Amino acid sequence: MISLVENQTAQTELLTDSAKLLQHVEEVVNQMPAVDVHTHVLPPQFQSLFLYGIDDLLTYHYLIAETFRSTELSHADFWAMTKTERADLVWQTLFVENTPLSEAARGIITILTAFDLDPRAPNLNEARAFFASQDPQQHVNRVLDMARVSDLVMTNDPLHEQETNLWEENISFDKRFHASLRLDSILNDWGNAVPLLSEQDFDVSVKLEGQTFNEVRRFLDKWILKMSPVYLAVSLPAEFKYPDDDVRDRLFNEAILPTAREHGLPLALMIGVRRGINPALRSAGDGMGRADVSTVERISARNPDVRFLATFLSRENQHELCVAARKFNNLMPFGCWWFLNNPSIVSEITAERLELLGLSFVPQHSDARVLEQLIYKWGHSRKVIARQLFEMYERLLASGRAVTPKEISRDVLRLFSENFRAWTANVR
Ligand code: RAT
Ligand code: ZN
Repeated sequence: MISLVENQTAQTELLTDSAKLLQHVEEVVNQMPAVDVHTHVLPPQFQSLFLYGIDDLLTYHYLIAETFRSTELSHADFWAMTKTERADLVWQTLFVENTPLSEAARGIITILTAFDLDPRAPNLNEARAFFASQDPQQHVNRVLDMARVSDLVMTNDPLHEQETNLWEENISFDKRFHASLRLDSILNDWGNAVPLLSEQDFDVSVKLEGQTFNEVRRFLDKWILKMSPVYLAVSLPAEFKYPDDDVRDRLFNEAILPTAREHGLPLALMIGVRRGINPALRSAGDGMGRADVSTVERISARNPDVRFLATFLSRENQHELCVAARKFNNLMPFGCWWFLNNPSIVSEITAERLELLGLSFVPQHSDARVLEQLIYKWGHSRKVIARQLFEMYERLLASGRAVTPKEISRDVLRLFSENFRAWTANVR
């Protein structure tokens, strides 16, 4: 009883000493369970779509792109290799012949170290043996524990044949994995989406004639029922405009937004990607561009009854997104996406969000594709977020208001899970 009372006193003690404040913020940020609001990780029940282990880690598209900066090998020769051979090449090039300084390369080192594997190993024998010996479900539990991820959101494509076959079998899987319904093919590649929708028996036309909009809505209803997604999502090019006079705009207005509204589902907009700027790199060949943030202002203004999650890929758009979110409380900035997920940029973005939005944003998502990436992506981000939060509290202290441990826990809880849970009623 005494320790409980002491503990409660400690929780409301004013932290007026900087060193103690820093230590406390770091501890809370490190320990707080996070909801990872956007990943591409799938659970073991998704069979070969469940990516884990050293070969998947090293053949991550971020590392493939980096390998080509330091090898003479042609793209064609690389793609002719097996996954094992590609992983060996990436290891040799980026980790043996070079010092793995880039964020994606250092991430591998963080993972190997976390599992007590040799980060200077001359080859991958030890790492391969280790990952091959893991029981998949226990390994998932262990990794989520290590990353302190309580829940994660997958990316689920209702036009991906292998994935839809599994959903059609009503597979059951880990409740910590939540679906998000991805709309990229429909909204960015309608011409190719049409035959795929037809194969699923939806009567749609390239020219949007006849029952097309009703049929797209029926398709979305079907997959919402099957997947119970926590939001609908789409990645969009830098040139995305709303409103516009193209097919995408009509699909947005006549199928996607009404569906979001009717099901009470948020719509995640991920803006600024330029797909395939170097096709020879395949999935590693995407680039980025600066987008027009006034587009999300207009979409938020015209659809006040829909909640939007938004992330931009260009560093230059980040400040504008903060200002847009100040004006529209149905707009939630989230994460430091893809090329922004580097400590220097996460630092800067987190600081400007805290300064402009207080605690009303989702600071990070991992975008992990391979299970163990959760360990480094969350580990590295937590360090940077803790530092930024500490600096804000320290400034507040200098202005005359100290914070208590209880307030710090409340704030970090809000950033790491409550803001997202409030947005997506389905994540409990
Ligand atoms: O960040 C990434 O890994 C990219 O390849 C994309 O998946 C991007 O995050 C997306 O969701 O389109
Ligand atoms: Zn992604």
